[in-house]
Amino acid sequence: MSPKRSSASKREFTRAKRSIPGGVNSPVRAYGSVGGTPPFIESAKGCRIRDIDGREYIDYVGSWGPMILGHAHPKVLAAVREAMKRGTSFGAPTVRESELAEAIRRALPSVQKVRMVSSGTEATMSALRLARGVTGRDRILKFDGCYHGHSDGLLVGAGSGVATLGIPGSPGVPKAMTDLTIVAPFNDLAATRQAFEKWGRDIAAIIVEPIAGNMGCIPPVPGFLKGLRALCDEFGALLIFDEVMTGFRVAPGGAQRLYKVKPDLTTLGKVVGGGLPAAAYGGRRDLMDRIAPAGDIYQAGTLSGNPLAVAAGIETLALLEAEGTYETLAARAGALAEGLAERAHARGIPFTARHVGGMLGFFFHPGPVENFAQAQQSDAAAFKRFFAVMLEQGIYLAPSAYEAGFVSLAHRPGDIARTLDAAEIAFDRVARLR
Ligand code: KE4
Repeated sequence: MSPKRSSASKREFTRAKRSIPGGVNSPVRAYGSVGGTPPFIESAKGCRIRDIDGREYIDYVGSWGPMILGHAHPKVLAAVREAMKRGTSFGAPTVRESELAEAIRRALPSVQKVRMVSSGTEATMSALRLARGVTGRDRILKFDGCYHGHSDGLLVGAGSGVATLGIPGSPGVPKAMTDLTIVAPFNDLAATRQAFEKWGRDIAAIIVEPIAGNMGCIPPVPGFLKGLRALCDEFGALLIFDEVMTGFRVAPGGAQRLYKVKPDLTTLGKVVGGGLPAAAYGGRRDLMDRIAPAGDIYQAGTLSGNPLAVAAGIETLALLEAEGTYETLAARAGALAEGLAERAHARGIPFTARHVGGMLGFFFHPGPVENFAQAQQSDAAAFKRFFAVMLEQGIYLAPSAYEAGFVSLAHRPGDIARTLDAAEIAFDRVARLR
């Protein structure tokens, strides 16, 4: 059963498909895995989002993470409005870019220098070029189910076997690129060690989501991240934490602060731009000083450090410094995750929910879910039914079983309670499926 969609969104979706591939500017927005028509959004405020028929939803997508303060926060809007008065883009250095860089450095001590870019994809692509340039090595290692944007070497599927050479995850990705990408199961230190024993001195870097947020929400098992740090040190590879999603989401200093593991490079995005196009990569000074024009490794961008995005980012990070921010986010995400699990289990539905800071995920799976293979065993039909009934009741979840959910400081206990009431009905409908 796919979510019934308003005629206005249906009409606009048909129109959009005439000009835009799949009618959307990013694939997951098209509701491919849940069916039906995606609501076309008119506006959003706080924790609520409104579609073009005026239907309102409690939003747990939050633009895939950036809207941690809630939508249209007055102080962020004011900061952007103020910046706009002075122009929208200069392609030249500005004082505020240093302010944002300094704010990032204060929050993440491992980031001694940082370069702004415009998307998470750019951030991870650039961090990997830096790692390859510094080490003189060509191979990289990533984990199955982790997503780091759509640059060629990272759009790889796992081959068969434990730690394998990647296989192209999309037509157009040259095999020559994916041959340089080793894929290991997330949370599997033994398999990662095996890969290093086989390709060790050729591996420039490990890139990892320290908390996997692109296959639901899967935290690292105890010792996993520290083990990756040790492996990189043993074999002379760099450790890159892709904190595009977890940075400023799970703790002021991201997952690296939560788990006390220091990466060599970190990538950031989403929250750091406060909802405008901004991302970043940064890390050890000796590494970052190899980036042009300080060094010889090239990376550039017309809109990097854009004044409007920088204004939104500075204001967002400043507001997140308020006392109790991350306790509040964790309390909201925890109440939701635990409330969902309680209601599913009360109906005998296999269900596992995880939450870290202000992000959460759930699986229609008895658990544990510690890697992509286990995540893929989840009941897709149950998710689809749950999603549809929640959307009908005004709860806007990520339209994929393999995405994380996000709460904001604008979600109140009453919003969580309303969501759990809707979940009672949705789980009843799932139970009838079984
Ligand atoms: P962007 O290029 O989409 O800004 O960032 C890529 C990226 C890099 N690293 C991590 C950990 C990410 O989660 C992402 C992007 N996340 C997806 C959702 N899980 C963005 C949504 C979309 O693709 O439309």
